[in-house]
Amino acid sequence: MHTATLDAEPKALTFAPAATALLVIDMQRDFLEPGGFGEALGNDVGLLRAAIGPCRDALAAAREHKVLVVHTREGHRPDLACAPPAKIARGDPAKRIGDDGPMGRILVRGEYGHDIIDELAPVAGEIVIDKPGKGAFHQTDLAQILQNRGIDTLIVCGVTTEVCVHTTIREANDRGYHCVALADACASYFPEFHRVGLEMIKAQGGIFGWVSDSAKFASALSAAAA
Ligand code: TIU
Repeated sequence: MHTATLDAEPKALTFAPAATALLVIDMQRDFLEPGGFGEALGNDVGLLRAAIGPCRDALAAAREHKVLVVHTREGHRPDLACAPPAKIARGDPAKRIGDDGPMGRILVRGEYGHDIIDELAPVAGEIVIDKPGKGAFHQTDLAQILQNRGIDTLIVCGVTTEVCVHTTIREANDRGYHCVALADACASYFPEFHRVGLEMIKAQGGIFGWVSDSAKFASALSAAAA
């Protein structure tokens, strides 16, 4: 299996593209556009849009070099049977999970707002994981899919850095994966949480994993293919 070397912190990571997946976390209209879940929680959704271009670049590199692509979406069944009452109860009482909004029912599967933004739409054959929680492993078939594909390294981008990206990386790290966050391809409603969230991942010699960026990921794949 051929390998690539990723310029990353706290140190370079050697990875096999054939054993690697790009996880694009929750790049959904509900988080990135007005009228969805993110805004219902009181956030300025415009802050997340900086991650769109870098996610697109990471996706293009993964597609070109046949790296497995997995998209996730946070959301719930239309009857909300999988939505914990403690989760529904939070946020603006007038705009809760399941309520009607300008993009359809908030954070409900099948609604326009729940789907991935047009710029990053999955292409045929890419895996889409619907998850009820913040972590991509909780109550999903992601672990089985990664095991079946022989994946040992996860390149993670998407939103938000300190919530769904972080929870997923923590879950994956405990399951034995090498995890890399692409700094420019993640974003938060709180710039400080983004910065500190990335610091946490790479502190203590890489306590949860590595931090790199979309350009370094693309050049690692290109250099390995050359
Ligand atoms: N609120 C917030 O920062 N994030 C979420 O609720 N979900 C994800 O991060 N996807």
